[in-house]
Amino acid sequence: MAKISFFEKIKNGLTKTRNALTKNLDNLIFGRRVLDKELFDELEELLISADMGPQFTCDLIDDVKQRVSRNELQNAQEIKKILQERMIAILQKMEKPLSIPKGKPFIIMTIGVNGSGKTTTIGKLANSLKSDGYEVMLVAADTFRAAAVEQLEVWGQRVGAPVIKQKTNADPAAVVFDAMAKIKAGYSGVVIVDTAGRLHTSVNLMEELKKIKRIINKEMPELSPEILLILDATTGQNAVVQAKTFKEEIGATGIVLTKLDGTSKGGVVVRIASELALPVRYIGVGEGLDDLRVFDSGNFTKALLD
Ligand SMILES: Nc1nc2c(ncn2[C@@H]2O[C@H](COP(=O)(O)OP(=O)(O)OP(=O)(O)O)[C@@H](O)[C@H]2O)c(=O)[nH]1
Ligand SMILES: [Mg+2]
Repeated sequence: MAKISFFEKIKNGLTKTRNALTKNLDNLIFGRRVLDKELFDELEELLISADMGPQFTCDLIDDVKQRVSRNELQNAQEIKKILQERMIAILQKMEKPLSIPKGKPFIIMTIGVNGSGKTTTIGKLANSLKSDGYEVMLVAADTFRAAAVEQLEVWGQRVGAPVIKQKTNADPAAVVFDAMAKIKAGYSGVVIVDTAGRLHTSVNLMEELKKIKRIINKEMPELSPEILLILDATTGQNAVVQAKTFKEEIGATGIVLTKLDGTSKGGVVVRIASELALPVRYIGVGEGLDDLRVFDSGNFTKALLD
């Protein structure tokens, strides 16, 4: 079977969003001669239902209206080009791939609500880092959910990465402390910390995560850890609310948007980009080992709109 390209993989993953957004947009503008209120209203509904967010939608519609009033817009087809340009402008700002040094320790701590895809993302990320020649160690700091440690161990075995662990219900910060001791003893690979998920409103979860972060900073003050917020794209607008809470409480440094393959609301990336000044490091487009992609604004926009 021919190996599908990087771009095809993203494009396939975004099929649901593309169908909801582009097909409907094409239907909306095809053969349309009058650029009137009805068209603007339908356009607004379409962008909102793809979860692009009110800010992006309003700005875009204002832009279109202004161009119409200045006679700069000849036909409805040009709206697609404007949408594309505005999406790229916003998403480009969020395109800052994670730069991981080789031969030096680097810590990635994942955070996010339960089921957002933290552990799976860790497995995929570890796989991709290993194939890029990095050493990777996983840290089972989700001691809350039964079987969480085993789940991480399965990924560790699949990708060939050791897992630092203690028993279920152990203090997660103590597991992280063990991992920091390995770094102090000379480990120089990428250390990825799996954490527990609960609701973003859980005070216990926030305290637990803060404690883990404190241990990392205290033990390894010279390293700046990547705090990777894992968000489930299928939760659309709710993902934005969660992102804000985690950003304020813990201080995320980057985002992974997972399950883009399972949603017609992939436009939420645009909303997250315009409402949270955080780089989108990776996107998840499936459950397999190979289904994590570095976020690329050009490819993403093309995969959505072409
Ligand atoms: N389709 C799809 N499924 C995904 C993706 N990422 C994760 N999943 C699935 O989402 C479910 C939850 O993923 P986990 O990695 O266990 O999520 P978690 O955040 O670690 O969950 P807790 O440990 O309970 O907090 C699993 O069934 C994964 O296979 C993705 O990009 N696409
Ligand atoms: Mg997990």
